[in-house]
This record gives sequence, structure tokens and C-alpha cells, in this order.
Amino acid sequence: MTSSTTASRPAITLTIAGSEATGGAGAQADLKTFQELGVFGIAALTCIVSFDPKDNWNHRFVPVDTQVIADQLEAVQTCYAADLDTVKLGMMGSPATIDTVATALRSQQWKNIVLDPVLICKGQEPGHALDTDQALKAILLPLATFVTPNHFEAESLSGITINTVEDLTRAARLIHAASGAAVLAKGGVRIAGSEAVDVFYDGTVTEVLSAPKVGEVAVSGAGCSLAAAITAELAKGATPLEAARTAKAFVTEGIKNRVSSAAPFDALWQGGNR
Ligand code: PXL
Repeated sequence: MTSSTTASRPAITLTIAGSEATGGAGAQADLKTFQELGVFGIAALTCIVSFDPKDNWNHRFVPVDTQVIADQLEAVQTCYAADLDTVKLGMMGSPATIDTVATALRSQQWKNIVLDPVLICKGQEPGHALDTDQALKAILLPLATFVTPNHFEAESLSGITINTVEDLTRAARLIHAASGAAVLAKGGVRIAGSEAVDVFYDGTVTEVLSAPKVGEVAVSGAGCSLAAAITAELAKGATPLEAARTAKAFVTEGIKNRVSSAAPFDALWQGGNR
């Protein structure tokens, strides 16, 4: 059935990401963020991650069959062919998944492809993860319009060691030069000092986004929620810099209001902004 377009029709916003069952990270975090920020969230799953409480909360990782990933994307892209122009890419987990996702992305035009370059998943074979990292850099990074590396990912993508805000800025510029994308390089809790600092660079503007650190331990879902918030804001028409600022504020509130559990890490609460 076809419904008529109304002034209040929300922006259709897709995440292609993994499931993280406890709800802190992954597609669950993305969809909660999309809902909070007033866009119509849809999700295609790439893999299923189950933390293992019997093994130091390491990740148990199961990829979704590539044909099933392609089927989900066919359904989504056919349903929303008229107005789907914004997508977030989260955890891919394997080179085969990256190939499948890239093929689907290339089948249409996009305004915004936000890449959260999730490079490491505990529990994967190192060799396997290396292949995935290389495929991500070679295949998805060139398609991205916005990329949100964390400290580790920014070091890996830029090839430099990051200890200071100046290093983070240099890394953001190098990653922009390699990709052409707007970059928000996240220092998070990993750069010394009382502030959680991220650096935005889009080829023209450099802006250091800063908020007082809330504790010294990273919170589950912060990276996913930040990239998802950027994606939602871009889908609503914000500029990359505006989207980065709004997303930083959203994540800061979510961290302040984080949810604790029996796991050794807390989860960001996307409703912290309310
Ligand atoms: O935060 C990175 C991340 C992304 N996607 C999934 C995850 C995680 C970390 O746990 O499980 C599915």
C-alpha cells in the first residue's frame, strides 16, 4: 500500500550493523539513537555478537550469511527507493560482508554514508580481523562521506601514534586526505586530561569538540551512538559540523545517565537527553 507524503514524514535512516544483544552497542544503540532524534530507523544486520560472561565478557561473533545481508538490503532499498539517502555503517566483521555491503551501496546514490570504522572485535582470529581491517580501508573508506574513528582506529587509519590533541588533529587531517570524508576523530577517555576531546575536520574547518570527562572508563555504545546521532542529524539536513556538535552533546548526556549491569562496563542511555 502506498501512503501519502505528509509534512511530518520522518527522514528514513538506515544502519547496517551488528546486533549486540545486551543493548549497549551495535544496531540496538543505533535504532534507539535514531528514535530519540526523530528519524525513522531501519536496520540490516551484518552479524550477531554475544558477550561471554564465562570468558571475561569477550565477544562471541557469528556473521550473518552474505545472501541474507544482501536480501535485507534488497528489501530496504526497494521499500525506500524514493527517499533513502542516508546510511550508517557499523560493525562488518568480515571481508565477505564488506563486499556484500559495498555492492548494495554502489547500486544507488547516497547523500550521506557515515562509516564507524569498527576495526577490532575481541574473539576474532587476528588474521581474520586484519583482512577485515584491510577490506574496510580499501573498499568502504573511499565510499564514506563521514567517518568516526576512535583513538585506536584513528591511529590505524592515519598510521601515526596519538597522545595529544595535536596528534588527533593531524590524524583527522590525514584520514580526510585519504578518504575525502568529513572526519570526527575521537579521543574519548584515551587522551590525558579532564576533557573528552574529539577533533572534527572536513577539509576546511578544524574544530575541537570538548566536554568534561565522565569517569575514566569507556562506556559501551558511545561510539555507535555518536555515529548514529551524526547520521540522524545529517538525514534531517544538518551540516557535518552541526551534526558532530549535536551528536557530541547527545552522547555526553547519554554517558552521564549510563546504565550499569553485571557486566564490567556501563551502557550509554540514549534517553539521557530527555
Ligand atoms: O562498539 C563497537 C561495536 C559495534 N557493533 C557491535 C558490537 C560492538 C562492541 O561490542 O558488539 C555489534
